[in-house]
Amino acid sequence: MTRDGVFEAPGRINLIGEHTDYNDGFVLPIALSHSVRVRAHRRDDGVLRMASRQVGGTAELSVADLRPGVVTGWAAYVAGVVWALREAGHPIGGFDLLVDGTVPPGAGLSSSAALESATALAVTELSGIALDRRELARIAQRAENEFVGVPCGIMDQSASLLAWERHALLLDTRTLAVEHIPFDPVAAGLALLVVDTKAPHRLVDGEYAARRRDCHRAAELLGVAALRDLVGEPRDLPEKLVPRVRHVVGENARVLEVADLLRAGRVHEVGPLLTASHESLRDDFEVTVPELDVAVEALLHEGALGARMTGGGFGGCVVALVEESAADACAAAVRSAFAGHGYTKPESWTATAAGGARRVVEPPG
Ligand code: GAF
Repeated sequence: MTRDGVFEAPGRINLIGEHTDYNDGFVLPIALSHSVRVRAHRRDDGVLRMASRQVGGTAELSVADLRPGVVTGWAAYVAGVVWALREAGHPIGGFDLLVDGTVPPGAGLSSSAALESATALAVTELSGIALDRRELARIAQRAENEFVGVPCGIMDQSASLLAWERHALLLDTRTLAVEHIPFDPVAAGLALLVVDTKAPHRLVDGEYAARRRDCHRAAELLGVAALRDLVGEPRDLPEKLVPRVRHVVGENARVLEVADLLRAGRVHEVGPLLTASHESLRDDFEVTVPELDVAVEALLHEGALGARMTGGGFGGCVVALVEESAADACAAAVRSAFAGHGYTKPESWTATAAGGARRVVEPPG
C-alpha cells in the first residue's frame, strides 16, 4: 500500500437551495475550480502532524489523544476528520499532512468542507480503506459538527466530494440521493458571475445555529419530522417562525423547479428563481447583510438574469446568471455601487462547474 499522495478537493458555490440541508431538503451546488490540496504521508508511529502553507504553523499530537477541544483553528478541520473516522471504527493511524489551497477562507465558498474532504480522501485512501463518498461526506460533517463545533448541514461536504465537472449536483439531503444535471452556462452564451463581497462571513456566530433551532422548533410544533415534509400553509405557529417556514418550503420548491429547467436545457429561464431565493433569504429568513443586498440590486439593475447570495449568508458571496457579454459590466456595476456605499472593494470572477475531490497525479521527478 502506497504511503504518499496528494489529494485535492474543491470549494463550492450553491446555485440554489439555501438553509434547506438541515431541514432534510434539496440543494443544487456546483464545485469550483478553487480547491484545497493535502500532501499526505502515512507514518507508523501514530503521530498526526499537520502544517499549513497558507496559514503557517504546525500542530502535532498522537491520534490516540484526539478528542473535541484538543485542537483548534484550521487544524481542527483536519484532526476532526481523523477523529471522526476513528470514531466510526476505521483504523486511521499517524500521518504528516501538509495543507495548501486556493479557496479563499471566510468567503463562504466552503474552504473548510474542501479541507475536510481532501483530508478524508487522503487518509482513507492511503490507509487502504475504501468508503463510499456519501459516507465520507457524513464523516466530514460529523468532524465539523462535533470536533470543530460548527452546526453545518451536509451540502458543502457532499458538493466537494460528489460533484462532476460541467454538472450541478442535485442532492436530496435526507437520503443523500444525487443526480448530476448538466450545467454549462458558457455553452448557452451565459456566465455565472461570482462576487465576493468581502463582508466577513462566520458560521460560528450564533445566527446560523439560531436559524437551525427555529426550523427544528417549527417542525416539532407542526408535527413533521423535518420542514421538508410540510405540505401546504403552516398553521398555529408562533408569528416569528412563519417566515422561516415559508422560506424553507418555498426554497425546496425552487430547487426542484431549477432542476427541471436545467434538465430541459432551459438555463436562460432560471434567473427569476435565483432572485426569488435571495428575496426570501433577505425578507423571510433574514440572513443577508447590506453588502449582499446591494450587490444583488446592482447586478439586477445592470441586467443580470438573476442574482442571489450563496452559502450561509451574513456576508460572503453573491452568484448571478448573466449574459456572457454583460459579465464585465455587471462586475463593474457592483464595484461602483460598493464604492458609493463606502464598502470594501469586491472581487468578481466567472465560475464553471468543476469536478469533485480527487487524487492528484503528479509528474515524476
Ligand atoms: C453553510 C452550511 F455549512 C451548509 O450546510 C448550509 O446550511 C448553508 O450554509 C446554507 O444553505 O454553508
